[in-house]
Amino acid sequence: MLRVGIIGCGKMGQDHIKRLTNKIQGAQVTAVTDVVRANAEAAAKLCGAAIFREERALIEADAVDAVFIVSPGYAHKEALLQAIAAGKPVFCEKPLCTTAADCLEVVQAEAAGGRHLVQLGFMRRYDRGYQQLKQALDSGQYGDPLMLHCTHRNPEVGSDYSTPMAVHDTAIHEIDTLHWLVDDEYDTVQVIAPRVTKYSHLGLKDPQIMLMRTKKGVCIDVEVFVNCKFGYDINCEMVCEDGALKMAEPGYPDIRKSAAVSRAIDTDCFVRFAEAYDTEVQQWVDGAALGRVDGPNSWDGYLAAVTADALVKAQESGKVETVVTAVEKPVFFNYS
Ligand code: NAD
Ligand code: ISE
Repeated sequence: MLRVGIIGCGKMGQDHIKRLTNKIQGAQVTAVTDVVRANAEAAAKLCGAAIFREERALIEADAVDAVFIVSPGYAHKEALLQAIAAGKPVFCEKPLCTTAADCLEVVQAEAAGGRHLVQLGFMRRYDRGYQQLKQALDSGQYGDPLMLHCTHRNPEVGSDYSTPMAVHDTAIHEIDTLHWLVDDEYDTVQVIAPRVTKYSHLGLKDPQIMLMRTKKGVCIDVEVFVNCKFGYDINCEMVCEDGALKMAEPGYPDIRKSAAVSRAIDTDCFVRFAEAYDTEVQQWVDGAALGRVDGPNSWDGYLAAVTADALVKAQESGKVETVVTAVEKPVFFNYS
């Protein structure tokens, strides 16, 4: 039984605790910590775990075999470096860190330690809809991808959500998933800022259109709209040489009533990606027990952050910015 310590017991942390406690085989949450005591207490009630006041004490505790980081992105780096130093397997929610420089420190610390320890929460790679697109593309029946049209819409966000977070908190999912989907790397990016919705606030330009061009020339547009109000709406259409493929929508019935047809849309990621979260966490638990990382790793986190840095720069400059990967992929990360 893998004994797991959770750092960060907010919305996502509690969702993962329920998953680890009620669905996942081979794991048990034995320790929790949160800078807000009430959140740690609420989490402890879900799983009967001990509450730790400090994350370092939790990471080093004998009762913790593996660490699960679900604090906000800006707090990930310190916890990651401590877990790597303690030699314990880690699951870290996205983003790995909020800047490429911080991600690189983590990548280098893990490689220097010589053990594969970090799996990153890029759960869309496990989502059935994206998997179907990938299988279709890899079949070769539709030729090469030319353009991708995507939306990442959330019903609303809090007042602490700022313009750069549209990149490293939200679009980071597309940044990772889409290059994995088309098996290509990003070359340049640009951000276009349409008229701002009346539901936004001073610190947030919402919506935004993010444009990414890959090295093979695939052009990707992602509409990020985090106060769309009507639902949690994730779409992806790939236009290829021999066909266009649109990701399947979640399976809800068409309902005819009052002279209209309607179909439900999810309202949050916890429902929309529930199966993907279950699969990624089970894979992490199974891998950790064998001393392996079989899912997205810290190098994937670094690559995503390099693109995110360029997009944040493009938000500010309004210009096309180049994606600069400062280092070659360390040999340590060449495994399958
Ligand atoms: P949240 O604000 O609801 O919860 C964060 C929690 O972390 C809070 O309880 C806060 O008190 C605590 N915290 C802050 N700093 C801490 C620290 N240094 N040590 C310990 N606890 C600390 O946020 P959330 O929505 O639960 O997001 C948490 C993480 O999960 C983020 O990395 C976010 O990007 C990720 N997330 C991923 C998905 C996904 O689809 N994969 C969805 C939601 C959130
Ligand atoms: C959140 O942190 C997530 O990761 C969700 O999947 C995303 O849709 C949302 O925009 C983020 O804030």
